[in-house]
Amino acid sequence: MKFGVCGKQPQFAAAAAAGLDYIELPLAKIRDLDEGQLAQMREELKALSLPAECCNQFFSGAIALYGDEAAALREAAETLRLAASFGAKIAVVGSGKARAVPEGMEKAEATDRFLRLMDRIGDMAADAGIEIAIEPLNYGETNFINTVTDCMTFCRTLGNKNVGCLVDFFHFYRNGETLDELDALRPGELLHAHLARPDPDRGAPQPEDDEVLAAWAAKLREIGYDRRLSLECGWAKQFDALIGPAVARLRPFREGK
Ligand code: LER
Ligand code: MN
Repeated sequence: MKFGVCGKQPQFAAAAAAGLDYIELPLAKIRDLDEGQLAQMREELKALSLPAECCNQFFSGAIALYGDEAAALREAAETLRLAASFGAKIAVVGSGKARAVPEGMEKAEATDRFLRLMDRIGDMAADAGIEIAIEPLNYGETNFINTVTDCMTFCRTLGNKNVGCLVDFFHFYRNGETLDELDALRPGELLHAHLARPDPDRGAPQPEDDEVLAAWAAKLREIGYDRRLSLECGWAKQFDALIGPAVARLRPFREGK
């Protein structure tokens, strides 16, 4: 398994020093940078040998996914170009606000529209050599695709081989999902994973979390997941000090291989 962290400048150097394999960049936050700033970011990542293999925050806050599909597809094409320019292999579609079922719309209609959109985006991403991981988000962040089971159902209905599921263990914990729900994942359906400690503070894992992390790691091993795991935590402005110890706590995910 490869290990990374969701982060941006000025976190790159500390992430590389902590021995991480990659960085997961927030597309919505970097999309407004100018070409010079983006080039400088690519240079820094290259110098640190820290590839931006993954990206998240796919849609901007401004986009109306169920209002103007053509605009959403134009934005997605630009976003995929940006992700590809960093060499991304995975783009995460969380964007809980953008994809939420709008008030006054039936869930079935939003599902239909999101299926159509994700089918097109999945194909566009395949052309760019990027896989799309749809992220279940806890009930406080969206009203649509909240659990891994929801995500599996959505992806199976979609049937686009370039689109799959993500498990973010913070949302998983927040929703009260249980590890046996991951047993239903078929080989290849789980494309990516995020992790924070199982606590409302969504902080970096602490010694008291070791037992829970060991159980998560054992389940991922059992279902044959061996792709990537990104730390996605609140760092309380202490990223440089906390990232090394956080990476050390991922030991159970490295063991048993
Ligand atoms: C994104 O990966 C995520 O987990 C969300 O909670 C961010 O809003
Ligand atoms: Mn996440």
